[in-house]
Amino acid sequence: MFKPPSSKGKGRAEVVIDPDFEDLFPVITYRHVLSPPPGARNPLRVIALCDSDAFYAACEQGRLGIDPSRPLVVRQWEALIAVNYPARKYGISRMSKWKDALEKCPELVVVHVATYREGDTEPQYRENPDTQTHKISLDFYRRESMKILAIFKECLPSGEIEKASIDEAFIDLTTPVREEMLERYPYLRQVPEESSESLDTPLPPPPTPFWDGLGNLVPINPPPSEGEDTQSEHVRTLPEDVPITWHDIALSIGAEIMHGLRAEVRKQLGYTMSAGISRNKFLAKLVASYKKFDSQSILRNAAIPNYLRPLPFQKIRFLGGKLGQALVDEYSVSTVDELMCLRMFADDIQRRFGDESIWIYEIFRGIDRSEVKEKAALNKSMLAAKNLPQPIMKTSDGPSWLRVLAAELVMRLNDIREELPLTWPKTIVLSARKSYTDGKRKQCPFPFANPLTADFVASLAEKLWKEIMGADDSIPLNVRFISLGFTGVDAGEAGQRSLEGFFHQGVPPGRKPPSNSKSASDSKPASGPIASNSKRKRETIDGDGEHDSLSFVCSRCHQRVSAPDTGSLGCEESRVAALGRARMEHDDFHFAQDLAKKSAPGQPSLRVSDGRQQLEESGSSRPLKRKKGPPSRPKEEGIAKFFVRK
Ligand code: DCP
Ligand code: CA
Repeated sequence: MFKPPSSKGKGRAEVVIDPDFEDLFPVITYRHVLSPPPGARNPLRVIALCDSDAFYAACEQGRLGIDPSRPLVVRQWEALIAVNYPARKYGISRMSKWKDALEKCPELVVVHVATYREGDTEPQYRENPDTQTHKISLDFYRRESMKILAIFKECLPSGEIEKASIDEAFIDLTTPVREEMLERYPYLRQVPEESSESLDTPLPPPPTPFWDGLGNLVPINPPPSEGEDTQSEHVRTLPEDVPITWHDIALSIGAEIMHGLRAEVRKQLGYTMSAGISRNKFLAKLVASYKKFDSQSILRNAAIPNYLRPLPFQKIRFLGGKLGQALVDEYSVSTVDELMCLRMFADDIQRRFGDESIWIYEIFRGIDRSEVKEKAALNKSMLAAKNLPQPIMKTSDGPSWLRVLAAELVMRLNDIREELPLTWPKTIVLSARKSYTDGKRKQCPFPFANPLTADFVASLAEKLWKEIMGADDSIPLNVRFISLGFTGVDAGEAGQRSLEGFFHQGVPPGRKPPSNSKSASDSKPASGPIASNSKRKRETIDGDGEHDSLSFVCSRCHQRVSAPDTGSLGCEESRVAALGRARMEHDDFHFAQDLAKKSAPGQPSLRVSDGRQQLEESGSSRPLKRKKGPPSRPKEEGIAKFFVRK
């Protein structure tokens, strides 16, 4: 239960709500506001997740100059992939078929995504493209997405920004918020002279935060859900006058910044966005969908317990798969609260699912220390791929598809070269498969060519095609998936090297000799649930324009991960879903491993108390302890068995 902060001592213990949610109410000191740089454990941390509303539909609306109040959907073959909010009022969703949608709303604007067909050097908009001969292109949406990110970066030079998907970005607002706090409350710049505790002195009582017009503030005691008379039994009613904390002030400043940022995007590009603002990535993402469409939602620490407790835990992304189901099966419960109430849960879950499964406990307590990390501007690989509704049966039928894929790759590479003119790939790779398991792949160095044309790329692809398939047209091939890609795409030295190879012999004076230098995109992938989610989306979007492949190479462990055979090869949606699930589960596998590593001896670790596990707060300077016994290595018998490894 809440008590007002004490004026004596450290003024800490009294503010604790409930041992389970201790981490939400730390003492905030001058160190937290003054010591640079603020890390993931800083209690003034403010993270936002910004998500564009009905993104592809909004892009098309803008491109066509259509009034945003008109219902509009974006179509990919027979399916809808984006539905704007006016169309949603007619009961149209992404699950609808476009013809059914038109029946529900005859004035619906239906836009098919742009496609390539053989001979196109640029994707074209067509009313009714044929999947037998065309390939979709998402380049327009990628470009619009980059424009949004550029505005974020320009407006927020001191904020860390991580592209999370084609229309989502995490923003770490902690630094700009702290800067603004010091401007507004200059008395925070200096520890009071009379204080003997220097930087570890608790901050004075905070002012009243200003929330008006800043978005939807998630209530501390949520009202009953729609259609229910009474409050969920999982909510523990808390006093409404919970003490204000400096983190509330930080959140309100963060909300002001996000309000301005969203307004700037709307002004410059016309896109509306929804945002979630909270103490970490997991919660920012969760609360971003609290109330959608052109709005933002703020989750104060005090509101977290009652926000999380009634939540069906399978709604949490990394508990949506086999692990979530295993928890349901094991404990016959469905909400976060029910799991947390199981007295032996912490020990039991570790015994059954491995030590590392304790990360679930952290998440349930509102803890997620994964960082917002800017992604490298350049992906090291690029892929254009196509599921072939009509398999390629003979060798001579391959090149027409190769030309379509080559045109897309060239356009994307040229797009990048407009910004980074020295960008060049090292290798071109062709892959052709009959099924998930039966495939062939061939690659060769990608020489420099000026100008870079689709014909040039297609000629190399054809050479690889012949090497894979031979020249005998009488042998039936039955190729159902085909992809053409560049690897080792490098904006710097590798690109220069290719150019130098073309223009000069040898290394120019003052320049490093050709090396296997790491490109910017070699940076270690971010860990954590949301980060891994982000990576998955990025791979899907940038790696495989049509989600065409049924396996992918994980950029972390370099293993090829295949989707399980769904037995429905003919159905594109099943394939996409199967691959999506495989990616998600594989990412979750890494996430579980990361958490296991995080819990390694010497790292912030776990403390056993009352049969429950709690994360030690470094700020509390208590010694870190770990469960007795040898450190367990991540092993598939534990939590990892719920994730796809290979
Ligand atoms: N997308 C897609 N296929 C899917 C899901 C999404 O091609 N199965 C594309 C179209 C979406 C874009 O990605 O416009 C962003 O996906 P979101 O899930 O964020 O959905 P929207 O932005 O369309 O709607 P919302 O306003 O609910 O975020
Ligand atoms: Ca969106």
